[in-house]
Amino acid sequence: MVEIVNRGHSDATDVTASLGSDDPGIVVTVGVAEVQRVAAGESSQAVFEIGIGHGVSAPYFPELMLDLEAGGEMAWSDTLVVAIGSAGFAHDFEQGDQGWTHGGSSDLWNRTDNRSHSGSTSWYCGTPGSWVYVNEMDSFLDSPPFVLGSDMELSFWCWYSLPIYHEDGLFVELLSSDGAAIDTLDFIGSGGALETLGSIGNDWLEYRYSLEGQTGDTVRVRFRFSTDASDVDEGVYIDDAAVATGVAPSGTGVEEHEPEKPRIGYLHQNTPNPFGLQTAVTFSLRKSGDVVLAIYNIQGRLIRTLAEGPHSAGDHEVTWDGKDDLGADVAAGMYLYRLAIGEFEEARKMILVR
Ligand SMILES: [Ca+2]
Ligand SMILES: [Ca+2]
Repeated sequence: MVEIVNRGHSDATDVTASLGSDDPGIVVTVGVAEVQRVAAGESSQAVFEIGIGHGVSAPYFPELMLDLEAGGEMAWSDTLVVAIGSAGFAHDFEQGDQGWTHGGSSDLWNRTDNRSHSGSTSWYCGTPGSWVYVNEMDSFLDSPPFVLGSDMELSFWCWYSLPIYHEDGLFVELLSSDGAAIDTLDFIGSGGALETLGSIGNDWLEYRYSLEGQTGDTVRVRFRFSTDASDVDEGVYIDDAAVATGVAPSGTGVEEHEPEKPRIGYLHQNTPNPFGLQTAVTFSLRKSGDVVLAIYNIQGRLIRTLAEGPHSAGDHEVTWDGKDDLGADVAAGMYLYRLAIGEFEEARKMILVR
């Protein structure tokens, strides 16, 4: 289907759209669409059908020529590129590797039935039996290649148990087909920024990211587990990974999610972190509003309210001196700080050392 938009100042009548291709892998079965009238500023849809020849292996990006005539005169001509091939996947890791590959230094990625989100199996980066990983790993688990469409979303479930300190964790990356990094989507791990309040490890959590890039590019998702020189733990498990066009796949255990609340604020990672005497927390507001910025311990108990009440649009910085609302020093450890603006809320974690 091609959407025809009339950007001119007068109505177009007797519009004929013709689609053709010189590509030997393409057969245009319905190549002409007629639209009686497209009013100025309006759009209409032309529907074509193309067939893919045998022997065409995906992914494949044939060129098609589109000609538009209005009132018997040639109005516009262009080429279209059609992306043919796997435009995503939904894998529960129950049956075989499903095209996923792994490697890198100290590669311990394996499919395991030790923990799972769906069924009985997930991917795990660690040693089966002892259920720990090792120091100084940098090993990856790559998805099968897929063709990037518009509005695509990556989702997966992750279980992890990692030391609070240092730099162990999982990078979520998008790679081009030749292995070059396109984007780092997240770091899930020690000292990192976790946006879910109340669940720090030891639970299956769902992660979702929109995939940016050139539509039609062939890409892969890479889970890269990287560890530093000391302190190990059980590590990370991945299950129910899917790439789809804004729709949750069915039958993989991935639940429908609520539409995202509009992002009217942003909570930045505190600096410094970890911190000893005091740390600064910055948040940004798109428009003025009533905010509550508060510190909680990892059991979810309110420790200190840092900001409350109306704030103007823009950036705001507050500092926390490691004391509770009664002015007493709190114990060293991990704390959560949460920004709430009406329905919107965002949380991150911080680490206090004494
Ligand atoms: Ca599974
Ligand atoms: Ca470590």
